[in-house]
Amino acid sequence: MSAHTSPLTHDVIIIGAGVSGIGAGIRLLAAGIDNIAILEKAADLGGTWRDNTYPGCACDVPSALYSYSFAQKPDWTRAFAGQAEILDYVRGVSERHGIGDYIHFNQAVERAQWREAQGLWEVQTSGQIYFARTIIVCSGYLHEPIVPNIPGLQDFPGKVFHSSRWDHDHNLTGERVAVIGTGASAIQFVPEIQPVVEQLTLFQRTPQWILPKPDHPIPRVEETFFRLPGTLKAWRKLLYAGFETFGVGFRHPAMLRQAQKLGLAHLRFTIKDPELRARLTPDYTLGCKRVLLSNNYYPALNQANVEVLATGLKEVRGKTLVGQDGSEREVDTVILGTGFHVTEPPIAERIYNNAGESLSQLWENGMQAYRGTTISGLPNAFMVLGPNLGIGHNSAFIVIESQLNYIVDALTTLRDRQLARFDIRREIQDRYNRKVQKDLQGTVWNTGGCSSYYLDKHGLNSVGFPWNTLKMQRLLKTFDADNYHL
Ligand code: N01
Repeated sequence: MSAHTSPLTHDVIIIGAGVSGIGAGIRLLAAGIDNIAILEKAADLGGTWRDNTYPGCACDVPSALYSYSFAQKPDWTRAFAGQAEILDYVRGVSERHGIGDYIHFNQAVERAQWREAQGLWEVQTSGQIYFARTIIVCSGYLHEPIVPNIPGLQDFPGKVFHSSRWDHDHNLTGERVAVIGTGASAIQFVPEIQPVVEQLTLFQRTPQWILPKPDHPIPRVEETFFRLPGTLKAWRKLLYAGFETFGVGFRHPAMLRQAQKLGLAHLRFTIKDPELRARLTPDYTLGCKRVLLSNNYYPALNQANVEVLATGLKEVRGKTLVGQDGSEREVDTVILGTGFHVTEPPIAERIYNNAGESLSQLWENGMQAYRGTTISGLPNAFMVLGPNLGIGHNSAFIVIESQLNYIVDALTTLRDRQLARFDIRREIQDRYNRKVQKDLQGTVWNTGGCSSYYLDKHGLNSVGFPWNTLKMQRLLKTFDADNYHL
């Protein structure tokens, strides 16, 4: 306690200044809730788009859809924007709304605990204690990197880094490099590093479904068109409808066969070596893992300095990497494209109820929330991008903005009714989750025959949203006060 300066008290504390946290700040200010603080662990905003700077990092959702509905941008340079342009966009929106004034940088939350007696959250960072009537957890769900616990990896004598912590000071030119994992991140950086490294070895545990990416620079004429009143909004709706239609397939996997045919044709067209093609051919239903888009990943694998080992990594002996199948390769650098802690998010270890139980403990049988947003036993708390709000291939902005509608409606309702406390009723949360799990049964995530970050260690799908995004918007449109203890 003594190390902390005197407490600061706010109406709302937002944890994280990424896309969700900045959006939350903007929406709260617009609703007249301005005694807020956004606690950001880093020295800069932007969340995932600040952290992921690996070569080739870009969005696999079209820019017009991957943006706030209230801050459309007519002059994206590409149909699918790159990391730097997205980060610039997020910064620009934050600046235009004066959000910077509310962000407290270098404030990593160490512990947030509900104090029933005071009716407040006590939020501790390394140097400060804050109190707030409400917290909004906006820490992102693809955030904390997984560093696999592989024997010998810690003693590897060369460089090891995770894709989301790219070491730009390390020069890969002329090196022998191993990439562990072949997910959305790896397929973006592999084509970028392939031309400069001497040898590139991919440890591929599971092949991915990869469709062509309809990406292209946006010509000036198109930009002019997007500046016409209403055009950008119509285009966004069209893209939304397209993705929504594709999303029907996640709930009715038989419909994904056509997309699988496209994936196989893409593979046949670009990979001529039948052995390599066999190694790259998925044996599960498309959509079971996130569908990937790329035009340059397969061509990179055709190059003479690239080798794909169809195996995970078993152990590391000195500079030698040993695959599960016994194959051995000596390398200079290891890049981990091994993804993120999704179903056991580390933030859950730092959030406590009044009795001192952590959210991780409350979630020991799997993550659960009501409408992905509130959690029984944690009064006056919201979580953005919470459990079972994963919609497959669509824009996270749609989810975030749906939740912000609910959160702002909740806070303004409570303000208008002069209520200080809300807690979702346990039975309502349980009933909601029984329905979620029932309706997830037939989805591609549950039946597609793969392992993925949708499923937790108990086999529970605590990530996927079983319905369409129109239903999500409906569920989160207004705060249903009757379902809460107030
Ligand atoms: O991570 P992943 P990612 N030994 O979890 C493998 C978003 N994103 O960072 O499939 C060997 O997809 C693992 O193998 P397997 C997007 O939502 C968005 O690539 O489990 N391999 C897999 O191949 C995405 O879904 C954009 O058998 C190991 C890989 O590592 C999410 O971020 C761009 C292993 C992990 O793949 C995560 O993508 C990039 C081990 N011990 C990312 N452990 C956009 O464009 C794991 N693997 C918006």
